[in-house]
Amino acid sequence: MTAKVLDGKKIAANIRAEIGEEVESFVSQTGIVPHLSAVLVGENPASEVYVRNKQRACDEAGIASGLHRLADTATQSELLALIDELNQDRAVHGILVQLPLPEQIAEAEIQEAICPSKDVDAFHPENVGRMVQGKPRFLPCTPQGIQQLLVREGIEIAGRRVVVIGRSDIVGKPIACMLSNRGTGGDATVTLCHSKTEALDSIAREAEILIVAIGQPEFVTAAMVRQGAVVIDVGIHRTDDGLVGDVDYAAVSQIAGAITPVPGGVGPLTVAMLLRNTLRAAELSAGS
Ligand code: L34
Repeated sequence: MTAKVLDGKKIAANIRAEIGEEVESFVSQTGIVPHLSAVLVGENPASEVYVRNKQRACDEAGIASGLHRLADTATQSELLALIDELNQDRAVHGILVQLPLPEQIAEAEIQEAICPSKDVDAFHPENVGRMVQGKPRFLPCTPQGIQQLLVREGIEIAGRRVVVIGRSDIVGKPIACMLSNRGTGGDATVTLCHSKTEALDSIAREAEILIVAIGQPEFVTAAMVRQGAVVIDVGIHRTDDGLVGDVDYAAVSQIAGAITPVPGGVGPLTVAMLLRNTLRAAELSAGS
């Protein structure tokens, strides 16, 4: 059996079209154009691609966007000064500082400096706390994209066995939390695995939904996947053979019931959810 390919690009296009309509009605009701400010530090080639995709998507949805570039030698205080300026700017609704940052920058301090009501990545501790408590202001983009993909594909989440591989603050931890929270898109039984997990293969094989965000090319082999499982591959690596994910796609797609491709899987959904959060930030600032 060959797995169904979960077409993230298509679902993202649908979501973006929906958001475009919502933006149009927001603009006509308030006269306010939602505005995202992206910050790029240095010249990471992957970040360049992702931020370009985000800006293009904003443009198509009627969201204004600005790009602020700092050199890869930028200091902590230079970046903090830029964030302060964007925090003060009433025309800016969303602020996104693309990761990874150069090593001289202390990421956590940057994330805490962004005004929580403009924090469209939902990395600020206040927004993380709200998400954990099940009363989110914004949901982080990649986990929100994964949850939307599952919901829109009609994949049952409630009561099912989910295994997440990878415990990052940007994907693993928040998706584990969101899928185990109460309510729509949640109520799953979630196991969070990581580099210190013992017997990872056998735990992974218990998953009805396996979410992989470990950051190692083709880490998940067919032997780690239960027959018929839904496999969500969050990884994206540039290799000589092109882009590959954290999952050995060729082998695993023979075992899984459904699988996300790389590219065209989770990545486009991450971009779509940023638009959702930026519109939400503009709505919050307009008091609606
Ligand atoms: N602050 N930093 C911040 N927020 C984020 O949400 C991100 N992330 C991750 C990296 N750093 C971040 C992204 O934007 C990953 N990520 C991201 C965004 C877009 C895409 C992939 C990852 C994407 O557009 N992927 C396309 C292919 C792009 C290509 O050709 O490389 C895809 O089809 O997967």
